[in-house]
Amino acid sequence: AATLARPYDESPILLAKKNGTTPNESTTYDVCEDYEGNYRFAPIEEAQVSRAMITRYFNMMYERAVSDVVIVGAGSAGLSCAYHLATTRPDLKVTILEASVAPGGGAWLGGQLMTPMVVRKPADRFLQEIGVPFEDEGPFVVVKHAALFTSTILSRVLALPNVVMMNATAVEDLIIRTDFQNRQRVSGVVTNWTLVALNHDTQSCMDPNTITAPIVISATGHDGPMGAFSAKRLVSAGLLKELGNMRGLDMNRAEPAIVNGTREVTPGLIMTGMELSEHDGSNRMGPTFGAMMASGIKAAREAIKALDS
Ligand code: AHZ
Repeated sequence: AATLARPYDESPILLAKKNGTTPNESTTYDVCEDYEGNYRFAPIEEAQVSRAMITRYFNMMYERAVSDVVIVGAGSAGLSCAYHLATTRPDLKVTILEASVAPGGGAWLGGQLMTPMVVRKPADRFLQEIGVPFEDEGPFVVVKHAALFTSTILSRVLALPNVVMMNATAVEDLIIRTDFQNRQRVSGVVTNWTLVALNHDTQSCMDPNTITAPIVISATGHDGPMGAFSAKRLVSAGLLKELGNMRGLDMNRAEPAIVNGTREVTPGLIMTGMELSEHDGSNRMGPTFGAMMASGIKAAREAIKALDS
């Protein structure tokens, strides 16, 4: 039997869910999966679609206004970090903020416009853990398309119940408080829709929002329009004397330097991925991605240590 669409919060399924009862009206809709010209959808009102998104999104923002860990940037380092952190500690509320509409950072391609992704051993273990196939070339492995890694890690991360991601949302400042020992401590982030953050010079002030968290993990990549965000802010806030500035490409020096240098660079702020090369002045590694995965894992471990201390 056809059921007329009704206001979203009066739908029999939602009302029954809310009251803990079984829907007493028929919840079978007059649908038809006929691709020869008679395909019919269940009925809907536009407001149902809006409310389905609004209630979930704004409830999520409400709940995550206080998070356990905020990860800034969903490139290969930020996503690897999120996966390790959220699977190791399912009790933690892990909130990822990504300035772009499309998460993934530079990891949709291998190098230049080429699609294969090179990962040096032993970081291939992470690919095995998340289920990304590769070809073994001895000291390194090759994933046939970088997007296979990025789409897999994204789907793994987003399926975790303790992870949320807000994309098209930029971190435009850090919350920096003075603790009881008179030390400056990063205690959260200041956020805005990216389109607003990019247009502050053309609009009158549109104030931001905040998310507080005892640990912020910055994974915003090397310098660019938004990259190296926290490293640069630490300098202007007087918490870092000057940027180290990323040095020239040297794969053999760069990858271990990034992984082993991943740490809490200032109280409350852990830095991972290529942003660290700007903070520390370490080398660029170019199109080899193992260090991003291993640095993300190290950042997650550092976060757990800091939260447990
Ligand atoms: O959109 C950015 C990207 O997805 C996001 N981001 C930057 N600033 C942000 C902000 N708020 C929210 N203020 C922000 N999000 O951070 C992500 C960074 O991803 P990435 O791929 O640029 O960095 P990564 O460190 O994860 O990976 C680097 C990969 C590179 S670059 C490189 C080289 O140039 O030599 N080699 C490798 C392996």
